[in-house]
Amino acid sequence: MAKRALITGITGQDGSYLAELLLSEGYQVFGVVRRSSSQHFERIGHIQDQLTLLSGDLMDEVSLINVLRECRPQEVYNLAAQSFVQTSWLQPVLTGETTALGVTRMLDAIRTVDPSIRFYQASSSEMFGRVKSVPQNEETDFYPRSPYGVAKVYGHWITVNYRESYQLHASSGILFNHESPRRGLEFVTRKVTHGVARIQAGLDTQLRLGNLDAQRDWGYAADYVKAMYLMLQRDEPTDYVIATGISHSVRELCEVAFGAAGLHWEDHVVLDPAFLRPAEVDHLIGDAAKAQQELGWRCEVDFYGLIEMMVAADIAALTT
Ligand code: NAP
Ligand code: F7E
Repeated sequence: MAKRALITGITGQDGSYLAELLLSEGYQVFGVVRRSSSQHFERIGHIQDQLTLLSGDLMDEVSLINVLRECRPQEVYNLAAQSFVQTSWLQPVLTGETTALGVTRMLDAIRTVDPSIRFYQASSSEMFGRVKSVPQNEETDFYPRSPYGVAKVYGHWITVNYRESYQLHASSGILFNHESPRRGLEFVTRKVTHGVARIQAGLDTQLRLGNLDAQRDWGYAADYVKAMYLMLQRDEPTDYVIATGISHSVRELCEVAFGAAGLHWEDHVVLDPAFLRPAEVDHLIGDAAKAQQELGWRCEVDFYGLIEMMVAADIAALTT
C-alpha cells in the first residue's frame, strides 16, 4: 500500500516541489486547495493528474477535519500561510488567522481524527528577526520583526506544545529563504530575475527596489523540501534549521542577476521607499549542522547557481 501524504499550500512554491518529491517516493499525494473564483494551479499543472485535490481552508477547522477523514494520511505537511512579509503589515489579523491560528486548527484536527499522523510545520528564519546570535541555530532566541514573524513564532511554539502535550509526531523546520523559478513575483529574488528578463527583452528599463543592504541566506527550494520529508521519516520528532550557511545582500543579488544577462544593475535599479518595511530584518545566516548530522541533509545548488537558474528561466519564459 502506498503511503498517503497531505500537503496544505500545495499550489505554492514549496508545495509543488514537495508534491513532486513525494510522488517520486511512491506516495499517494493529497493537497488542500481553498475555494477561489479562478483556479491558479500553474505550479502543479504538470503533475495535477497524479494528485488528489481536496477543498479546505486553514481558516476553517471543520474543513480540515473533513479533509483528514477523507484522505487518511500518515503524514501532513502544513505549508499553507500568508507568506509575504510586507503584506503582513497590511493584513496583520488575516496573517495571524492563517499563519498562526491555522497551525492550531490543523494540529487539533489531527488530534481529533488520528493522533498517529506525522506533522510538519513550515517555520521560518523570520522568527529570528533582530538576531540574538550569528549564525542562527535551533537554540537561538526568537525576536520577530513583522506580524508574519510573530505569527510564525506562534505556529512554531504551538507545534512544540502539541508535541509535548499530546505526544504528536510534530516537527518544525526553521527554513531560511529558499527560492526557485516558481517563486512568487513579489519576493525580491524573483522580482529581480523577472525584472532582469524584462529589461533584457526591452519591455522595461527600470527595476524599483527597497533596502539593498538587507542580507539573506538564500537556498534552492527543491533542496529544502527534501529536508521536510526527511524530518518526518525520523523516529523522534524535533526541530531543525535548514540553511546554506552563506548570506548575500540584495545588492549582491542584483549584481549577480543583472550580470547573468550581460547587464549592469546600477543602470537600472531605482530605490523606491514604497518597498521599505516598517521594521527590517537586516541579516540572517543559518547554521544547519543539526540537520546535516541527523538527517544527512545537504543543499546542492548554491546562491550563484540558483540566481543564474532563475534568470535563465525568466528569460526563457519571455521568449517562448
Ligand atoms: P507560497 O508560495 O506563498 O504558498 C503559500 C500557500 O498557502 C499557497 O498554496 C496558498 O494557496 C496557501 N494558503 C494561503 N492561505 C491559505 C488558507 N487560508 N488556507 C489554505 N491554504 C492557504 O509560500 P512558499 O514559499 O511555498 O512557503 C511555504 C511555507 O513555508 C509557508 O508557510 C511559508 O510561510 C513558509 N516559509 C517559506 C520560506 C521561503 O523562503 N519560501 C521560508 C520559511 C518558511 P493559494 O494558492 O490559494 O494562495
Ligand atoms: O525580502 C528586501 C526586503 O520579500 C527579502 C518569505 O518567503 O523568506 C521570505 O521573507 C529582503 C528583505 O523575503 C525589495 O526588505 C528590498 O529584507 O524576498 P523577501 P523575506 O521578507 O525575507 C522568509 C524566510 C519567509 O519565511 C517568508 O515567507 O529583500 N527587499 N527591496 C525587497 N523585498 C521585496 N519583496 N521587494 C523589494 O522590492
